[in-house]
Amino acid sequence: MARIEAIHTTAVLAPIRRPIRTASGMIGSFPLVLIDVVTDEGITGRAYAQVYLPDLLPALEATVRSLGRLVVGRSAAPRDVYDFLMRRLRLWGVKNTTCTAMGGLDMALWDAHAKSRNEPLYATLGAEPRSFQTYYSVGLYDAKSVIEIAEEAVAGNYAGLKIKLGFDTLAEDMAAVRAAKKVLGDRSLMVDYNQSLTFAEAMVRCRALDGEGLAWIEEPVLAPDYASAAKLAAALTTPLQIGENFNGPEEMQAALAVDAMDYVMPDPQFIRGVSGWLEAAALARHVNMPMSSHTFVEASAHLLCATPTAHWLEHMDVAGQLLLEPFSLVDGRVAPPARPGLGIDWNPDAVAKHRAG
Ligand code: SMN
Ligand code: MG
Repeated sequence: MARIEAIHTTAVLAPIRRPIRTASGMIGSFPLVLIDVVTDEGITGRAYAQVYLPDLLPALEATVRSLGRLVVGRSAAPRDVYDFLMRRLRLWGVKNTTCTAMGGLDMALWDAHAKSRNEPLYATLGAEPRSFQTYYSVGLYDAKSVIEIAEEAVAGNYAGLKIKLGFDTLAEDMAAVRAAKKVLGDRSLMVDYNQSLTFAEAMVRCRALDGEGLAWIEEPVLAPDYASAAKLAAALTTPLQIGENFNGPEEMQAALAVDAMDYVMPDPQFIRGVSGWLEAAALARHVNMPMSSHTFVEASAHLLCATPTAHWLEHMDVAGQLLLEPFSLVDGRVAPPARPGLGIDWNPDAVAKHRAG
């Protein structure tokens, strides 16, 4: 098995087509750490880690480098590195920045591992390639401006659209939903509160939205408040969706234990990379829970192939403008490319242009 020779990082502010306004803050560009893991077989595994706040980008980059120092010279077998780090970090814990750094590193190691076998990641995971129903994921738009966004989703042939909610009033939320639905017709509409409501307000707003035929309501209350999520899930007909903030599969297990959700959508980095995702996919299988992805379009396209309860792929193009070959939709669906590994390569000019600091 190959050994890890070096880990290189590049901090960038990835440009996005439209800023993403959420009820819990605004994202103008995505702060990313591009990770290159070089093995002694001369293979480079690539992936990225993301943090929503530019101010935290140096901390994320430093953490990826610190983890790199812990594993350089060791076997590059991704599961062995994962197990080593889980043990080595037990006293400190593997949450937040440490968790995301570990998730990014894990994805880069799996990319290298699949490349060393000269096969796409889905094949290394033992899965056939598949394509997934894909939704267009955007920010918070009022009833007037959401019309153009919904038209964009229709023009792009997406099967669904996810909008953010969390205006000052329920009336504004409702108006945005109704305006989007009018344009979308039969296509699915998902809504995302990004943790912005109190439990009492969430009960009022979600009940009001319950008759709107939404595909799901996402993160109405604080992410770690599984007890409130469980009460909402029990009270609503519309499926309750959470999962992007699970730090590792063990948090998904804790949420499942209290019936906190109907649907689950782990984030490939926060769930701790490919290794963590596979554990989450097993948990979802055991309760037959539909499992969608969160951002990380490229990794998600491979991972959903190895997810027995695969549901929707989220299309929020975070890194596309930095890639030589961004993943795009074919007939409204996303499928992983047949190139080795994840199938991503940095566009050097774009990376140089958007380097942070
Ligand atoms: C989200 C993703 C990325 C940045 C902010 C918010 C989000 C989602 O909650 O579900 O896409
Ligand atoms: Mg969300």
